[in-house]
Amino acid sequence: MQKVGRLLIEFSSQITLERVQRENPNVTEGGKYTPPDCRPKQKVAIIIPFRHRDNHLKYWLHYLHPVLRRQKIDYGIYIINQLGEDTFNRAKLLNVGYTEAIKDAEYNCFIFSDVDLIPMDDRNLYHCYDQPRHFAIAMDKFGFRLPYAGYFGGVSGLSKKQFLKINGFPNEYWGWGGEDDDIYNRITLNGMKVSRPDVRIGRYRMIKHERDKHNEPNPQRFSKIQNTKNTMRKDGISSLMYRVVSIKKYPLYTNISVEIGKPPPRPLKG
Ligand code: UD2
Ligand code: MN
Repeated sequence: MQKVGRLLIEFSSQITLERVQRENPNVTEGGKYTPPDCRPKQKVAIIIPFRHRDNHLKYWLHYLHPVLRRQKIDYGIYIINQLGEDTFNRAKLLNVGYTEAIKDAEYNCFIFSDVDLIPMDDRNLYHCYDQPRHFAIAMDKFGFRLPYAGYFGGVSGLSKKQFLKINGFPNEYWGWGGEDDDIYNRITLNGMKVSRPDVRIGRYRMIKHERDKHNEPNPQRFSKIQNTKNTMRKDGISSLMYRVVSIKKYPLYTNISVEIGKPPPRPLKG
């Protein structure tokens, strides 16, 4: 199978997992794939932070499995599902995904993707690069442009070495926003710089959605991103605590359901 370039992405047809499974017969249990006709140097874990987005996940699997197979990526898909209804914590879930994926297989590249982001061009290769990679640079919701120079949200990828150099991601961003900017700061403060695809290739569609419950904008995000330099050594993969409740290997993905706690109580004023 050859890459095809620009793809037609739409979210109106009903997708079933049975159909996605039928159309991707070489994907093995847990959502894994190894190209039969080459030996890729990289082994890629794709990590998706998740809660109550089953409909988005169907589309994501429907579009991404064929793209990744055409790209001849050796990969596994990990859905990191936050249990309970406490405040969502995207970056902490991504740290959990890294930690659990390396227990499962010898991955050396980690791609972190929102569940609602679909690439519109299969030349946007889902592997790791010499510098931390930002893939989702031209999203429909931002008029197919970077919203600001230091933007690192949506879909990003780091090699194991790059990830460990920045002590992973922050665990202390509860709720929406800021965690992607903190990760960007970690990268530049550690002497790396972000690599990006051509703007004609790094195009994405985001499935339209309302803000989820229990993922309200984090009011502390503006002050926290001023402080990455002081927090990154203590808050990260080195301080990660969580409890795995179940690991289920489905035909198209591995689901890891976790308890990650809740934000610390806000100190009383005065
Ligand atoms: C933007 C960024 C995202 C992140 C977020 C701020 C884009 C396209 N993405 O996303 O990378 O920086 O802002 O935190 O600009 N999720 C669930 N269930 C929930 C809540 C979130 O599964 O209840 C997951 C899901 O994978 C989702 C992701 O977290 O795609 C980001 O949350 P969002 O889609 O609500 O936020 P959005 O689109 O503003
Ligand atoms: Mn979204």
